[in-house]
Amino acid sequence: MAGEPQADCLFCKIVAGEVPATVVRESQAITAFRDINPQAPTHVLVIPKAHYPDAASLAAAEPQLAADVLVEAGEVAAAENITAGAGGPGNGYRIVFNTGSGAGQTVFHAHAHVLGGRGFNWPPG
Ligand code: IU
Repeated sequence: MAGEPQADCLFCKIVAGEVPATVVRESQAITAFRDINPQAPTHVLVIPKAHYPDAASLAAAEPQLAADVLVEAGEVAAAENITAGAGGPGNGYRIVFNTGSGAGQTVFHAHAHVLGGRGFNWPPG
């Protein structure tokens, strides 16, 4: 059923406490933890606890939860002092939803990357 935990999903295992992660924020429906292979001084993943394979399927099935993930991403950025005007080295941050393997998605449980603490280029690699 949509949203149900998947036995072979790494992030479902993190939600269940079966795989360790450094959790920075947690609510009833969402958890945020540090990426194990950080690509910036701040690199936090914000995920719905419910399993959806990517951001688009999450938004289609549970638009309020998708919005809550975005709100949480902003709160992570504020807590990490990476927002524009916070005075940090990056002067802003990036929220990324890799969607599909060609776009770099490797874990098929919806997640927002919150990246900051340095400058970023455009277009992305
Ligand atoms: P992607 O957008 O699906 O590529 O992002 C998956 C991320 O999950 C990636 O940045 C990994 O470093 C990260 N990750 C993690 O934080 N903990 C883990 O145990 C594993 C992957 I495996």
